[in-house]
Amino acid sequence: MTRPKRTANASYGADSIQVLEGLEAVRRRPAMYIGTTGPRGLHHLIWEIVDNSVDEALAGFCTRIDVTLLANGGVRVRDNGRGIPVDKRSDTNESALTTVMTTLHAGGKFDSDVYQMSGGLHGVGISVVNALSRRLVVEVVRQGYLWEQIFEFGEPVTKVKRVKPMKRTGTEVTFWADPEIFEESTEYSAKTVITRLREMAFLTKGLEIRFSDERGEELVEETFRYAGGIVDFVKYLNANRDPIHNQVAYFEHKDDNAEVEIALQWTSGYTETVLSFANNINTHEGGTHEEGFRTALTKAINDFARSRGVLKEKDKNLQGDDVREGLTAVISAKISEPQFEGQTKTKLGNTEIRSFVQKAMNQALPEWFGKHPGEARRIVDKASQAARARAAARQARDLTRRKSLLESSGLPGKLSDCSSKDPEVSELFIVEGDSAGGSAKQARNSRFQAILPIRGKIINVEKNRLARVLQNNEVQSLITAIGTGIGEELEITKARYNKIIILTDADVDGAHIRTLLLTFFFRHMREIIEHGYMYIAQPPLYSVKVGTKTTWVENDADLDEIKKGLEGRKFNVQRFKGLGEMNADQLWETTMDPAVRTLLRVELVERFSAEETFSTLMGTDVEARRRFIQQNAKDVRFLDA
Ligand code: 0RA
Repeated sequence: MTRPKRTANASYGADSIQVLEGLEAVRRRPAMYIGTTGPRGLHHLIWEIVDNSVDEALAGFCTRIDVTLLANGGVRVRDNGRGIPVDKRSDTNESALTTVMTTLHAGGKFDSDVYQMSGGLHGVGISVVNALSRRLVVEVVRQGYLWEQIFEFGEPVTKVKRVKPMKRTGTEVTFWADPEIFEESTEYSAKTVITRLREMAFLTKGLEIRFSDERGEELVEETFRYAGGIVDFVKYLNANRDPIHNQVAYFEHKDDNAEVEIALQWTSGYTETVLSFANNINTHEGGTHEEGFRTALTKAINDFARSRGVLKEKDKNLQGDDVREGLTAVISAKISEPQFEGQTKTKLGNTEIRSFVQKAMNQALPEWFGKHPGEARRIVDKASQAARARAAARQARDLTRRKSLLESSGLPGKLSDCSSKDPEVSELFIVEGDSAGGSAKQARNSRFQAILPIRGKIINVEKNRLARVLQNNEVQSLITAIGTGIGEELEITKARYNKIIILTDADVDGAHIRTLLLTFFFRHMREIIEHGYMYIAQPPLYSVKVGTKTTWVENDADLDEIKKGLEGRKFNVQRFKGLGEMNADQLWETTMDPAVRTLLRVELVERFSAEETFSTLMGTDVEARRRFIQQNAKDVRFLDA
């Protein structure tokens, strides 16, 4: 396929030519515009288009968005908004549609010169999708007609064509991502798309978003529409938890420059789930809106606790961690000029938003407590229990520290450490059971591979307070071996290994232990996962015995291959039962040797979907867990290879 180059045309001014070079820049350095050209960047293309349709809904002109994953690999996003304007603009002599599709809106640098958008952020990002698509078809229904224009690699290959008369209004964008840009894969994950669309629907009260996946044998369809907005979001997050009050608290506040909505509900659990958004973008790293929220929350609960005598004069104030124990909250801020900071640009930086949210909460939360005194009392009682438990946890943690100091190296006795002190090359295998631990110890390359055997089941962190968790021997060994500390005090630079590899049997018990371990890391050492240090080893699934020779087979496809090759000969296939069945050499060859092994790296998908997964798997709702495990028996959802 040849790629047409758009040459500078006499009717464009110098500024415009700069803009035209802009789209080439997107193709040259796609990561600058969409973060990565891996799966995350690929999905970003969909979000860019959907965001534009959602903007149209926020402006009050669109009530429904349809997103379809097409059998031919394309994606279609249709909305019933006003439609992108199609008129020719006198200054550029070009249809506004063409301009929107081909003009890069790089943070407002170029847009004011060439094309002034009528409203807010409209159309931003569409051109980036266009630049990174091998083909894109845009259809607009507006002014009584259907209009169409087609692009390849961001360049128009047709004019804006008036196709036929048509009533109503709307925009439909269909695009096929360019495989030369997205080398790794151009295949979308239905789960990722569904999760994000559901999130968008929660954040845009009343908007109907329909999803269809036409790629498989069976059509998959889902419709998202939440009349309750983020109140429904909190209910959804708490579906498998046990709320301690029925009504979700909800506040909103608005001025000329900003708007915030907050929904919250406490559960009987110990984990805190506070999700924040700024202009519908998940602010994973928090920021000023979250800070204002937390400050006001702590103050309101302490004030209430004092006024009702739960806290006496001599008592110390409840701390933030105490009042947020078991809390599920969603904060959604809309800001005219958001500043995104932080490593992943997901931290809200606008300082004025801190006091904006704080003031709104200072007003609304005491009011809500006043109207719901029974609920407020339960919330405050829970927070003061948490404060007492925190004191106990500190004691336990001090104990852990002292204990590790007693051992000469400061490392747990069960750890067979590697000789290298360079974290970049060092690996820690967390191995299920002492006997497998013994094999792994024999098998390993002791220069860079450390072994930590874990006996029995590690404590379930969803069901136990931190104090109990820290008293657990297995947990203590893990923490001291890894070296970073835990929770808010975790220092990732102190990690003694940059690969932490879970090695469990390929059976149900193994899967359970793996989930318990992952839950522990997710709750208390999340940065280990976020830094990409967390891996899962893949021991083989089968052994095939021909005569005296045993071959280990990783998956069903390979097994079929091998069976075909053995036609006519006698052989014996066994499903691999446990690590203990292999001797040290076999364990090295199949699972530990970096040259041949397969490791799965653990990655967090959208955080609230991970929240859902962990609290379902490890929480108190047994029925929900059973359902979940049945539905996902072979699908380790929060893992990405
Ligand atoms: C520019 C101006 C207007 C709407 C849009 C763009 C627009 C863009 C997209 C992208 C997907 N769906 C969209 N819907 C609308 C305002 C149009 C007016 O003032 O009538």
